Amino acid sequence: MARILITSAIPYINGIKHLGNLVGSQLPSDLYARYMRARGHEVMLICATDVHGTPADLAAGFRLSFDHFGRSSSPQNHRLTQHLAGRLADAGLIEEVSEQQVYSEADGRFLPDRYIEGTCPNCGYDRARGDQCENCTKQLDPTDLIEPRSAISGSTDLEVRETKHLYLKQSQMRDQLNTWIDSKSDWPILTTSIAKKWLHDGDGLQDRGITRDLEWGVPVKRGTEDWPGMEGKVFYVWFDAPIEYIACAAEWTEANGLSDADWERWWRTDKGADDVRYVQFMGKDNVPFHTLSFPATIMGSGEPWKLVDYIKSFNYLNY
Ligand code: B3M
Ligand code: ZN
Repeated sequence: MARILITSAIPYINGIKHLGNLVGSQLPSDLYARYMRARGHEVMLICATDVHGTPADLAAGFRLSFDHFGRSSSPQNHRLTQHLAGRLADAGLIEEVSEQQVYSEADGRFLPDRYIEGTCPNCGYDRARGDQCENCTKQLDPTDLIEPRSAISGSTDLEVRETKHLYLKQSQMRDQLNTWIDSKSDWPILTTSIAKKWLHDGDGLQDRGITRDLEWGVPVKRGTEDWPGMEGKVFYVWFDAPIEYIACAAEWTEANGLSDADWERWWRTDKGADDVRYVQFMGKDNVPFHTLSFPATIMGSGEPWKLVDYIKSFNYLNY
């Protein structure tokens, strides 16, 4: 009897409940789980909601056979996310970077590039966004826009301010990730081709900002300690969301009166997970985060977390 750990990508709470989620990750993970259970194997199928929005159980209603359905806002995920960030910092894999970002006085917040609108300097389109003009497709910086305004409030009271963010130095882990991906000769071409494109294209694997100037999310801490200069910031949703795969198993034990050993035997190779086969299901747009950034997070921690054995990805459902 084998032990099979299965996750499907965790859907955004504020996304529209759509067949793509069902067809592209949750239904196949469910079929695979049912099949493996029927074959007599011990199966753990987990999913959660990527919850930084109004809570509601997105995946409820389709009668899928999740052993547990968690949420990325759980205390377990907060703690584990902060813990892993601390481990990455200790390993020298996190850099503090000062950036210039547009601040809106009226909105009381920094605005991501796509929340700034104005007139395109290239074609004159008056609703170009700070990252790109939809009319002429030119890539833009917010400061290129003529008469920029907040896309949230319309306010033109904007200023460029300095803000500090944490970057995960993924580029330092490029060889390790490359070797790991190369060792996966049985992965579907859709998965490996996307992973390799991101590993090798252009400048290769870019270091990524893993924090945001937001209130809603996992507060930035270095383990259990405050992180000087990071007050009032949260981790980027794509940093904490995959960590919820692990935290979700911890939520499952708590909900069922079990002990830590019961989830650790699925996730910690030093606590029995070395004989687990771990399979992930997801739509193709999620592949870079599961083949590169999440593995970089858990490998970089230096701790014995279970890495995925097989990633089944899907093209978009069009109808
Ligand atoms: N919530 C994006 C999506 O729903 C994101 C997946 C997270 S998987 C850890 O496609
Ligand atoms: Zn334009």
